Amino acid sequence: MKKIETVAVIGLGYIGLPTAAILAENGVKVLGVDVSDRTVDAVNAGTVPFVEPDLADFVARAVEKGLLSASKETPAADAYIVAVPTPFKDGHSPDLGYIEAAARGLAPQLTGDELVILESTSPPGATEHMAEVIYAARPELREAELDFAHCPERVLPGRVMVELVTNDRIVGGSTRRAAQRAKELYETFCEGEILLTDTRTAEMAKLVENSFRDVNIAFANELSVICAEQGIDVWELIELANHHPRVNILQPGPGVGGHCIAVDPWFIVDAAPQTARIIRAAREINDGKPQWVIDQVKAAAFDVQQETGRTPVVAALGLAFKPNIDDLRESPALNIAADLADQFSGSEVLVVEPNVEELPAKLQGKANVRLVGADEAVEAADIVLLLVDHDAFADLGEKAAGKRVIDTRGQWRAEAGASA
Ligand code: SAJ
Repeated sequence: MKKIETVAVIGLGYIGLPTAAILAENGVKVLGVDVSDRTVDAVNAGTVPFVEPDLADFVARAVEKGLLSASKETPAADAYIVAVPTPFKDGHSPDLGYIEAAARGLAPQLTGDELVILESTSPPGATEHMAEVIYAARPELREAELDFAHCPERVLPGRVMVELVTNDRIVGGSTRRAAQRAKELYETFCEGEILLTDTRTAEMAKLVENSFRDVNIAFANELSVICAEQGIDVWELIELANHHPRVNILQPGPGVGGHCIAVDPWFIVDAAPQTARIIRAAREINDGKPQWVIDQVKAAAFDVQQETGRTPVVAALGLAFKPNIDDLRESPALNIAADLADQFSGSEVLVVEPNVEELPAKLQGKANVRLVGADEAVEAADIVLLLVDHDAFADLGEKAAGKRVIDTRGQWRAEAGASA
C-alpha cells in the first residue's frame, strides 16, 4: 500500500483551501487544483481569495515552506481530496457535474494504489459514482488496489480553521482498508474522534445533520406563523417551552439561507421522493417564510396608507444570511429586500447592511433602493423590517418604537412589541 506523502486537493474553495493549508501545516506536501486563475494565482502568491479567520496565515506559511502550491491541472499524487461544489439543478436534483469533471481530471494520473476521497456534500451513492467515472476512463484499474472514501466536512464558516482540528469526523470507506487509510490521513491534523463507516452512510450522515437543523428551524418558523394568527409572542413562547429539560426549540427567522442547510435536504428528498415527507415539508415551510414576511409588510403598508394617505417608506435592516457576517449567498433577507423593491416600486426602500460597502448586484439598478446607515433608515421609515439580528442593530429597537415594526428575528421583542 502506497504511503501517502503527497495529496492533491481538487477545488480550493472554502473547504478545499483550508483543508489543503492544514494538511501542509502538518507536514504533508499538498498540490492544490482549481479552475479559477484568480484562486491559483492567489494561493501561489501565499494569499487567499476569500475571507476566513486565520486562513491567510496558514496559506502564507505553507507556501513559504514549499509545502503548498496550486495549478489548474491535476498532478500525480498519492491521495486526492475532491472538494468541489454540488449545487442542485432545476427540480432540486443534485448536479454531480463538478465531481465528474474532477474524477475525469485525476483519472489519467492514477497508477493503481492511490486513495481518492470525496469531501463535497453529496447524495447517497456519489462516491460509488465517482469511482465508476474513474473506471470508465481507466477500465484496467478495476483490477488494481484503488481506495475510495467519503469524508464530509462539518465546519462552520467563520470557525473553519478551529473546527477542522476539533470536530469529530466521519470517514466512509469503499472498503474497511480504504476507511482506515483515509483515517490515517485525517489524523495528521484532526484531534476529534474519527468514526469509520461505509461511503453511503457517510454521505447520508452529512445530509441528515443539515436536515435535522432545517426541520427544527421549520418547526420554529411554523410556530411563528401560528402564533401571529393566535396573538401570541412566539419568542416568549419558545423561551418558556425551552425550560422543559427535553425541549430545545430553535429560533424563527425570515427563512433559511446559506449554501448548506437550504440545499442539502433536497438531496435526501431527491433520493427518496415518496418517503422523505417531513424533510420536504420543512424545506417548503422555510422557503415559504420570506413570502409570509413580505405579506406582513404589505399589510403594514396598507395600514400606513389608510392612516396617512401617503406611500410608506420601508427600512429593511440586514441582508446577510445570518448575523454578524458579510455572506449574502442564498440569503432570505436579500431576496426579501429585492422583492420589496419590486413590489413597492412607488415607495422608497432603505436598505441597511453594516458589513457591505455597496449595494449587492441583486439590488443595483433598482431606482427606489438606497443603501444607508441604520439610524438614517429607522428615522426616515414608516415601516421598519428587521431581517438580520446583527449586533449592530441591538440598540435600535427603542428608536423604532412608534413605527410599524416587523421584527423577524425577535431581536427587539422587549422594546417594540414586534411581531415575528
Ligand atoms: N437559522 C434560523 N434559526 C436558527 C438557526 C439558524 O433561522 O435557530 C438560519 C440562519 O439564520 C441561517 C440558516 O439558518 O439563515 C443556516 O445557518 P446555520 O448557522 O444554522 O448554519 P450554516 O449554514 O452556517 O452551517 C451549517 C452547519 N450545520 C449544522 O449546524 C448542522 C455547519 O456545521 C455545516 O458544516 C455547514 O452547514 C455545511 O457546510 O454544511
